[in-house]
Amino acid sequence: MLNNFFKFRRLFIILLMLYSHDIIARSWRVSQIPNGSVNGCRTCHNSSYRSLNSFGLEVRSMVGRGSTATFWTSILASKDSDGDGASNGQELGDEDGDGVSTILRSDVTNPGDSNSKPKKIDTDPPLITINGDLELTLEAGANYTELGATATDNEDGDLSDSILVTGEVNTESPGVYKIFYGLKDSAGNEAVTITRTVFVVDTTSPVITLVGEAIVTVEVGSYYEDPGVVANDSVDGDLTSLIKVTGKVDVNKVGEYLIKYSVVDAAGNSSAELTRRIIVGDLIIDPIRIKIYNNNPFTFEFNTIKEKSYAIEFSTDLREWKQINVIKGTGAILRCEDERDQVISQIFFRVRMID
Ligand SMILES: [Ca+2]
Ligand SMILES: [Ca+2]
Ligand SMILES: [Ca+2]
Ligand SMILES: [Ca+2]
Repeated sequence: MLNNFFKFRRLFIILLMLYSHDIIARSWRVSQIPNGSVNGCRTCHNSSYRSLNSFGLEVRSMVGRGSTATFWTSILASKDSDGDGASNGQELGDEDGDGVSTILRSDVTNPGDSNSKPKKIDTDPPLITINGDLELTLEAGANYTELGATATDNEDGDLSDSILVTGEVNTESPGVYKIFYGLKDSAGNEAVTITRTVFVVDTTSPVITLVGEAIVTVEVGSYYEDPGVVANDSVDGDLTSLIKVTGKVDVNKVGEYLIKYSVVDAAGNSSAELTRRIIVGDLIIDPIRIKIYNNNPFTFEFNTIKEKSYAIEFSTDLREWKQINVIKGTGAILRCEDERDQVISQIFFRVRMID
């Protein structure tokens, strides 16, 4: 009986020694692993602690069960035991396997658990691609349509909706405008800012309009005041005060005078040149009053001097006279015909010599 007791005691002591040896070996292994205390036994064991995980198996294949031999080297550090794409060294914060951790404990992951892996460090900025042209030219007053841009990121994917668009275009005012497109990814990497340049230009010429008639007849020796013109530009607005006027009228000398008007807008666009003819002449026949009751052309005759010019004019009120045409004298009686197709109850005609 006593013999049996001693046998069991010896066996118990042997088992205890083996167990203690295992515990010592395990704690040595954990302490050898950089940041081993973060995951503790789970560094090598599955959650049940009965079986080894892929990293634990790797360690056992190198040093055998219960060994206290050194196993944490650059060789084990460079392996990816759990196949999650991160090396054991990266997971434990000692990429080169020299036993010195280079990361925070909070960033340590489990080298034997493929579901535990380092967050990928994203250092790549997103890429912005502009829609439409980088430079465009718009006529002042036209609409500017913002076409936007698209953006993609290696980690965040499509970030088009997060693009920050700044700057504005005032299409009413010629100038150079810039629109900026900027963006950061979730890791804070800033994309290269893209700039769109919009040139708003005025290439539209101002328009000038005569006030009064384009052909004016003036009695020699009387007074003439030009009624002028008005000028307008799509961008600059009223340019009447800037109109350039050339030519003058000598009311004391029979003849035909031209007054020319033009204007240039702020962008340097010239208007078309407008001309008014002022005919200073001698009345050679007094106004003749005619009654017209139908469309039949009316004719009258007058004596002419060779090479002289005669303006034929009409009026319905004896105040405003309008020129029908100018004819050259022949030295003989000329017949004049009014072929205008209209019915007026009464009309006055007159002829003046204009040079
Ligand atoms: Ca791994
Ligand atoms: Ca892992
Ligand atoms: Ca990125
Ligand atoms: Ca203009």
